[in-house]
Amino acid sequence: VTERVWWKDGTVYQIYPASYKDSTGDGLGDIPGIISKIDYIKDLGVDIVWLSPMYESPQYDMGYDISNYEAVHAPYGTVADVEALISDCHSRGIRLILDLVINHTSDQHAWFKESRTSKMNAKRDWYIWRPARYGAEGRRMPPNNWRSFFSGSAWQWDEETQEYYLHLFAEQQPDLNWENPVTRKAIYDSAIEFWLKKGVDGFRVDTVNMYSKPPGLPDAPISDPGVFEQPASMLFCNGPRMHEFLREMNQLVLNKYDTMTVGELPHTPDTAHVLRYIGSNDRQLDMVFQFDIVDLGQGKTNKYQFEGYALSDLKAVVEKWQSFIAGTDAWTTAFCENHDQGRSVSRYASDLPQWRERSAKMLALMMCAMTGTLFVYQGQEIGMINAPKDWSIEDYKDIESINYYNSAVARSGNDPAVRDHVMKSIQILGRDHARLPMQWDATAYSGFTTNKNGAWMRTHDEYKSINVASQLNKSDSVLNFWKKMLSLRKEYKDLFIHGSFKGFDMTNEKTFVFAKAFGKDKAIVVCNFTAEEQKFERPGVNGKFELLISNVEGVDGTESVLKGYEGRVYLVN
Ligand code: TEU
Repeated sequence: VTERVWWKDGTVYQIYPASYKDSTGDGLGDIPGIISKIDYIKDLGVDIVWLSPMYESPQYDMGYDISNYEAVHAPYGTVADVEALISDCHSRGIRLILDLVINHTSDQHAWFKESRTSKMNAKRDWYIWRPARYGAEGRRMPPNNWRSFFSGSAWQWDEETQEYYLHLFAEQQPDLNWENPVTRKAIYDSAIEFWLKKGVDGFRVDTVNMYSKPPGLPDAPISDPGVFEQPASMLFCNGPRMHEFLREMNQLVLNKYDTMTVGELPHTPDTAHVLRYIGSNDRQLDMVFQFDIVDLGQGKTNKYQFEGYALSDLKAVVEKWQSFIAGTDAWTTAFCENHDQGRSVSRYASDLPQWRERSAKMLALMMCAMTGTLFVYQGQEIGMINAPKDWSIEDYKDIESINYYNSAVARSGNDPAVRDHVMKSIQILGRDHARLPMQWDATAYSGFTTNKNGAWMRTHDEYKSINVASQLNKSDSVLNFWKKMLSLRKEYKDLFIHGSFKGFDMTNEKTFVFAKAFGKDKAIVVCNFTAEEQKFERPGVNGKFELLISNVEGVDGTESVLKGYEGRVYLVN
């Protein structure tokens, strides 16, 4: 854990190409737009950029449906633009990792187009085709009862060849057949080596535990057939050959380069199982994302049946994933936003006008004190918040929430109570909240696009009061607090990045108090997750508390009461 490498000490900044900066005026972000912001990115104090998919794609799932791994989505630019971005990052000492989406391709990928032409096609076995089952009265049925993450069956009937193909996500995202070694080799060459040769420094690996399906593709253990979506199915995740496939991916391609890989590892609550993916002596992945924090409050039958959560739940999951690498050769990650999540200020604190800035700073203070590689999502650094609650379903674009909204409302016979509950869940958890255009300034459409009809997605109504330009030169802005915290994280990297974590007063539903320790160095972090003043329990550690930073001006740290949404870091010596 104490080994020093660039991907442990570096902070990662995630960029969503569609929503970062439009340089052509077509209303969609693009690669030259990102390049135009490279000095802003450098000034943030981040070290690595993670670029979400920019590959050629019909965009059913915002680029996570790739039709050519070796080409760039034309409205985003060209391969040469990505090469320019790589060199512009490297010339500033910033590394660039791409998104590796290899559980599935787009149904427009040449491989799938060939595969679906006939059962005898050489690429038929590059995807997962199965004959139909037939019910009692001869009714045609899918090969099993699996449900897609995007609602509906995980199987799509193909009239041409009279078989179904599997798609864990959208029907336009057919799953690749990883059982076929020829397919795996093509993936390694086209999706991975093609970009490593151009100098990318690694990958964020999409759905990294879904490639190995359970043999025989058995029915899911759905207890209640009336439940439209089985709980995010553990059935798809962590199949029997997963570790074998990842070892092969390292041996055949990744190990030839100095790369970093961070895996998206959903639905794996067992820490011992997670450790099997990230032990550095058995190289599969360098680290993974765990989703317990961002999954808080999601419904048991479906994400968009929000059930709420308690602060003690959040504290427990933070402690679990901060502590599980202790004494191992593994590494962990720290994040509370990405392109699939609602905004953290809105979800975990308060986005009310009087609290949103202080909330954003408190969350910055908490995240920058976390062990592991820290990930910051575009807009988090300026305290962007969820879309206003008066947006209608028509203002949303994401296939995941729209499909669920339509299926849940239809299944309920248009019950207004169901519609309202799903809409409320989308207002908190919707993936679109992370995909509103980045808010650069107070000019039209938040300075994201010059298109007079606006951007591909509605701009936040608050962009005039939440934007980069208004914060750059304001010493107490969210942006400058993030920059300060990122520099403190580096200054105290042993404590913050590599230190051990210990929670205190964990059942307290108002405050979060934890200690970080490294050798004899110790720091205490205290956060008030309420708008009311709260006393906090000073942990029983011996030594003098010296205030390092608070997100509230004029605090000297001797106060035994925290103000609303106040966070403090103390050094103990
Ligand atoms: O997400 C994988 C995944 O499991 C998602 O269903 C995720 O759990 C859910 O969206 C959280 O609400 C990855 C990408 O991050 C996502 O954007 C893609 O839609 C998905 O894979 C398919 O590639």
